[in-house]
Amino acid sequence: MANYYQSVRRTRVPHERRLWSVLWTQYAPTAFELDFTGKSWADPPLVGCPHFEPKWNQLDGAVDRRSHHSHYEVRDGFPINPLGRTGLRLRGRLGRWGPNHAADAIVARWKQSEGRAVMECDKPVLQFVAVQRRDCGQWAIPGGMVDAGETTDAAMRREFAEEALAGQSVAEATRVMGGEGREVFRGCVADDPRNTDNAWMETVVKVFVVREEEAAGIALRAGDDAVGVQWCDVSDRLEMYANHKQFIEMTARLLGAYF
Ligand code: RP5
Ligand code: MG
Ligand code: MG
Repeated sequence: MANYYQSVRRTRVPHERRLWSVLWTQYAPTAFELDFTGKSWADPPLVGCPHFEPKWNQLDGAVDRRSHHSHYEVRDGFPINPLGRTGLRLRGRLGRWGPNHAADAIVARWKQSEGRAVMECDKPVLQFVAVQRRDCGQWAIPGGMVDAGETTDAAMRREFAEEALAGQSVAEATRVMGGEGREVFRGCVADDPRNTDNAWMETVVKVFVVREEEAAGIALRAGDDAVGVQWCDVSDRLEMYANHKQFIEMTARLLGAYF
């Protein structure tokens, strides 16, 4: 499972050549994309589809082609990853050209033992619900793609219901998560292994802190894209998918938790 995303060989991009502002005339990224024929959630190919005229950097009907990060460039008809070269051109495994929007929900509780807060280095320990991804086996924050026309908040609740509360409703996820949550991050997922020069992951991460009495009643069960689910202690020892450990660290700082 660990090699799932490594089956396509990318052109190596030395760190100092990552930014587009660094001239690299010989740059020849590998061209790769899956065949998305018949996938209603994916864009058509950019070449050979004269009727496909995406409105870059805009809300394009129900599809949000705006970036949380910045206004992105479009060169020769292809949107350009604002974070720089990736060694792969076209869409790779991502269905949308340009930003592919996701939403991640950190459902957290303060760790307790015999009714008292558990402390490390004078800071309270936070726990959060983590899922194990089916595709690569790595642990991650529950989350997924925002469907066309769906709001980020709705996607966050739907994905939490699907991945961490298998068989339960979005209404149950909404109940579990409580209020509106607090935003932790909004922008590109720089280390998502699917990113290419022309398609990249972006996300909005929110944290929902639930009270111990409610947390104890949450029936966690992995489903859909997840094969495992558990409460995890927040700490620097975590190993997680893409930039998710950084999102957890940001959450710890925001809430004053141990990391
Ligand atoms: C990551 O990919 C996002 O942070 C989000 O967790 C995830 C969305 O993709 P899937 O889980 O649907 O594969 O970049
Ligand atoms: Mg999912
Ligand atoms: Mg997911």
